Amino acid sequence: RPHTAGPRDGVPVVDISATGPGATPIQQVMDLMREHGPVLLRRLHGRDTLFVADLDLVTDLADEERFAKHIGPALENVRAFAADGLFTAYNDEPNWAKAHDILMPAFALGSMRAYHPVMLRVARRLIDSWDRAARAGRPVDVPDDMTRMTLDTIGLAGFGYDFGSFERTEPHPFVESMVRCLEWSMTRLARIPGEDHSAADAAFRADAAHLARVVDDVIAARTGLVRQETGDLLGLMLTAGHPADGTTLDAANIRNQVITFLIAGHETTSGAMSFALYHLAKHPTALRLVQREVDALWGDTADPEPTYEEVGRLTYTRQVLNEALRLWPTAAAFSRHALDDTLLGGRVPLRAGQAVTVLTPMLHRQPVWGDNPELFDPARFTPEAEAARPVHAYKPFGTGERACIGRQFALHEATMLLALLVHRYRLHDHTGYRLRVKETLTLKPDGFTLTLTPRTAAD
Ligand code: MNH
Repeated sequence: RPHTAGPRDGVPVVDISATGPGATPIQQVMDLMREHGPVLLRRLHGRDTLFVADLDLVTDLADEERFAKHIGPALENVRAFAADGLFTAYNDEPNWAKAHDILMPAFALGSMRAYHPVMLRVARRLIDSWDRAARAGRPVDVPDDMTRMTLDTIGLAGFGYDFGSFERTEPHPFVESMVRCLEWSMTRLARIPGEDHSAADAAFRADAAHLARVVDDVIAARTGLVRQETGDLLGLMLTAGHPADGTTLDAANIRNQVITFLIAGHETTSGAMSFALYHLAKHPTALRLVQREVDALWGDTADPEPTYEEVGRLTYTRQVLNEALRLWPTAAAFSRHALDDTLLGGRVPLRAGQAVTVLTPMLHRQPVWGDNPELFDPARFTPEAEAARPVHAYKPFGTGERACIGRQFALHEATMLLALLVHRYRLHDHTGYRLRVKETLTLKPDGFTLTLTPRTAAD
């Protein structure tokens, strides 16, 4: 049991050294906050982390004049394989602004139109695979299949590279290496000083080397004989000049960007769709409303061809995703540091450079969300409800200029897929699944399977 070491500056100090953070460090801090409140200092072997979830403190942290993204210990570990890629670059590392400016056009709303056909093509691969499972009465592993779908989508849409994940019975080796690298980044935080971890570190280096080899493959497939200058992410990375000075990204940075986008571009979206399907399987009323929305668009067309514009009209389906990301934001924490000495929220003293970690799942359960924040309720995301809520109450994509660049990409992909699945299948919670959230730096519902039957006109 963690012990409380008496408050510092009015903030409870909780020492978890006796147990360590365990396999689910995010959920451990969630529990600590349920006990001690939404601001606490977690102490582990003398290392302190200040966690916050209070709306007024998060609102203050969103002030870009006084705070900036912090690369904390977890992201320092990710830097061991993603280095100065966009996600893990330091704010003042010149390659951050350079890559940001060069790659931004690939994420403008208009670019989503270009990705749409590829997203649909990969959605069809998932549907073919689920059709076969439905005919055989075989359950589908939801997070594994969502990962197949999102990896193939970012591979094809961003890089013109086909991971062919649905032709494999096991996850693509890239995914297996990536998951182990993310796990290493997370479990390394729990190490007790003086322990020997050379075996784990050697295994990590082998996995990181494997990621680098896949990336070299992805780049070689493009640069091999004729360099095709397509307008996708890889095309921008390889050929686009910076809008101001015309310089291009260097070879080392391109590798880091490809690793970064292959990981950031699929892992969290996969979890988000998995949680959304979990909630739909448990909430027949919400499921009915999604069915009503997709039936209004596509009726009993056997194989609808959603257009780009139709995805924009799937407003309730989008609300379901937003609500899934409220309860389980799949990138569950982000860190900020103070640019100068300051009082956070007028009450917590911070020195210049001092870090604060926002625990998003608890921000999303604060009183601003009403008196039953654990309840899954997509009506929280009607335009009226959103307009009535403070903007910083909802942060699944982080904040400020270092917020998620792929948000529109993720939401377009996920909304279209969810809609197609609900239109086509009845979802059967054949195991009476009880939610277990697995943490590998990101969150996923562990061991979540469904069985499927085709929907008929009657249901
Ligand atoms: Mn994404 C940054 C969450 C999908 C690429 N992403 C972030 C951050 C969060 C986040 C939170 C900010 C982290 C921090 O402050 O330290 N991202 C998500 C979630 C989804 C997601 C919850 C899906 C749902 N992200 C995507 C997709 C892509 C992507 C899809 C790419 C195609 N995200 C990024 C990149 C960054 C980022 C790149 C770093 C941006 C920067 O710092 O400039």
